Amino acid sequence: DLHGFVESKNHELIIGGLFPFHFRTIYNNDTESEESRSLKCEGFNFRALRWTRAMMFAIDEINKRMDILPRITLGYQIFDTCFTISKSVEATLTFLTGQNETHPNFRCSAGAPLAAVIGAGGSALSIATARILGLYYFPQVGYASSCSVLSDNFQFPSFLRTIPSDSMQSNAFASLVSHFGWPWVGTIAADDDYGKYGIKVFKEEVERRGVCIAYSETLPRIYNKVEIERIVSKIVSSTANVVIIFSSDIDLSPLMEAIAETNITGKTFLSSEAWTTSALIAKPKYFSFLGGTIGFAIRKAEIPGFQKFLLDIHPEHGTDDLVYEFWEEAFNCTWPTQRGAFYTNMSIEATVAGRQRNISPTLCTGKEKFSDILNTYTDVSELRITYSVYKAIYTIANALHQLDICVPGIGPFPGGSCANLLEFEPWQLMYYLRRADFTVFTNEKITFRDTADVAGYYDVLNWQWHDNDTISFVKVGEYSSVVDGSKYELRIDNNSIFWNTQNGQKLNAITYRLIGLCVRYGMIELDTIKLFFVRKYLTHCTDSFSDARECITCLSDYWSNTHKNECVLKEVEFLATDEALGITLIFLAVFGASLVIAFAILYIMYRETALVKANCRSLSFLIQVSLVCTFMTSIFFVGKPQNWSCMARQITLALGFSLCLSCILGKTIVLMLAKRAAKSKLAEKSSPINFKPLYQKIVAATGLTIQVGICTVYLILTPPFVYKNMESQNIKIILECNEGSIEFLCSMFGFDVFLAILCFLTAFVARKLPDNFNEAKFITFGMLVFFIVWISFVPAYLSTRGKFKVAVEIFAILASSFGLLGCIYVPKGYIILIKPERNTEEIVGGKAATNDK
Ligand code: TCR
Repeated sequence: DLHGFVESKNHELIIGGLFPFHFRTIYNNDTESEESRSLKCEGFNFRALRWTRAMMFAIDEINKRMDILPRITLGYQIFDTCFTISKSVEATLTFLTGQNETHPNFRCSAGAPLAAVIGAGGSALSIATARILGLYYFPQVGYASSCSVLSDNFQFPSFLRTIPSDSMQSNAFASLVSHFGWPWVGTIAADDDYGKYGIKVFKEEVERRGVCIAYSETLPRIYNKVEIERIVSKIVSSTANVVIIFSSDIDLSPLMEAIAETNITGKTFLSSEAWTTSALIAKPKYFSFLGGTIGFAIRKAEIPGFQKFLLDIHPEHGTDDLVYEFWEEAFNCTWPTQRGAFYTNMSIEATVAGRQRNISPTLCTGKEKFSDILNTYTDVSELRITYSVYKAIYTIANALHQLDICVPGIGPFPGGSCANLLEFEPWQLMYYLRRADFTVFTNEKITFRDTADVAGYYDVLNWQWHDNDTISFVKVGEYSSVVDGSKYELRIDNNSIFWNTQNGQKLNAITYRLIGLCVRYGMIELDTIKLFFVRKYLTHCTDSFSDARECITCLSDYWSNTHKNECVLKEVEFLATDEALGITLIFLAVFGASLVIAFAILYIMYRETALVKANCRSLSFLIQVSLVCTFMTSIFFVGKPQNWSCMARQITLALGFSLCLSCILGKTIVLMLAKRAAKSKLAEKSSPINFKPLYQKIVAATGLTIQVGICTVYLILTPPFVYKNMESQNIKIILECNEGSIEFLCSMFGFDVFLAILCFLTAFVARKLPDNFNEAKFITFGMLVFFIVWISFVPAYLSTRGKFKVAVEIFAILASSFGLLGCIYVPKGYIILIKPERNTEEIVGGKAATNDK
């Protein structure tokens, strides 16, 4: 009881056909308790009926023609595949056995010999049936099965087709994507051979061209709401605005239904041949997001007389079950006689399966008119697969004709023999089919080159609004072979394309920027610094982005995330002004500087007292200035390093210290000389040494000048600059200053150290000066503190990393400045403020030291 069985009468040779009259079989969940039997189908497919009618039409035409097969009439036997593999296989076995029982019993179906089979529709179905037919080397000509694997003569020895292989279409897609310069696309495949192989070839092709695949989804084979919704949200959330869908319209419609519920726009869909011109998908309600779709379609033709043939269908003329069902579906009515029982039965089963088939309460009158309805069946504007069916029939008829006109003695078979038209073996027809070489009325030449395939040609269609209520498929280009059928070229008329984007412009490739190494793997969007990756990962890669084939190193500013599947921007590290450590250090620096200023004010207030006047007032003032300077230098160390701050910090630090130390040196030299004088006074009581304040200033100025000289040369020759340190820590970029030249840096600070040593030595010599207030002693202390700080700085500096390195340096600066401040000025301040009675010339010993006049 194969449902959907169509047969012709009075014939001598039969051509078998497999067509999907229905979209699916009815799911039966208690098969165990029932005797196994053929599944019922549901969802009437008008398009497939048109294809079937094309087969009948072609056979009719051939039977009428006197130039092909004049001696016999062809017949047909057609089965419904319900778009499922099981039904197709079942039908194939019936072809082979000739019975409705599925036991192979060669080719005696329907009373007349079966010559060949055309079909089945989808590739998955053809693959299944071709495997069975291939066992017998039984000729099969596909009209819609385009999957690239079917080109394999070894696996499918008796399969030929009149539709180009999808490897051509996948290449066409890749050319299309390159043509528009889209670097970033998403793909969706139906869960069958058509979708999976189509996308596979597309991906391989496109990756060679440097295009990245944002996501790659597979439509569920059986309706699954959750899965569909997941795919929809993927499409919506992805930044890829170009979506390539390789699927038949039937598998695709649930997705389109779900997308229609969101309000996405701005995506451009690229459609594969199977849904480019499908009325199931090209519905006005989808136009808001599907408008502007660009797709490929196989060659189209206008078949003269076909429309009339299509309209010549009526339940009262035909005896086929299908015609009744067609009529009821098309006119939404119920045929009054005998059919009722059948459909009531079916609707019960449909209800069990959770799908209610609507049985219309109105009765069909038989007077319904096609002109009153819009139906896919009668629509002859896009005859593409239909034309392919037509060609398939002609291919078989031509082969039969060649077989028929064979002249015995010079035939192709052993001993020059020929085959008999009514008793040939399948391989004998196969011989002629493979060598097919004829032209159809459209002037299209049909030959199967070395493979099972015909030459490829596609129209590029663009979905546009037509009169504001229908969608029209406008041809905007074509993909076809240029010279010899091996090199293909895409020609597109860019101006006639309708883009469904906000500004009506092509999606722009410029919003994306490819980045260096990652070209094949990801890209960066200009405004969000975000990296996307296409490939999935292995985990053996450490710091690089990894991929099933190789590890890819992220660009230097990036490193891999924890899953190792994308490169993420590294964290940038520096001592920021808004973190606790930075704030504390700035606070300490400002505090130190204000202390120095306080002392300066104190000195100005008490400028006439002995203590202040003693040993060169202006030098003291300069020391205060230089200490403010060194304190403030530490501020240059905090915050994001810039080229200027890198220069400023080293220079001010070196200058500040050299000014401070050379002033101190100026003082200590006087103290030392005073000490010598005191000694020699004891010995000779003569020749007092008079070291003029001017000389002190000259010492200070010399020190400073030398340092300024070193600094200037340094800045001119190798100035410091900002440097992104990526070596020391993988996960972070450390923003630091590169000193430019270590030699210059060392000589700068070496000079400071040299001054400090001189200060220390001179002060040390003068430390026992018999004064009440012994400045030399304090300076000695100060220098000791200075040395200790900077000596311990070296190991501390070398053993820290990142921002703490800078912090250590600031600490050293602050500590040495506080040390100098503490040792030199705090004791003096103590005397000035708290013990003013000791602030007299005798006690301070101002006589011995030179007064500042
Ligand atoms: N090849 C598809 C099936 C298919 C189809 C169609 C189905 C094609 N074109 C049009 C319905 C309507 C192209 C396959 O599976 O190979």
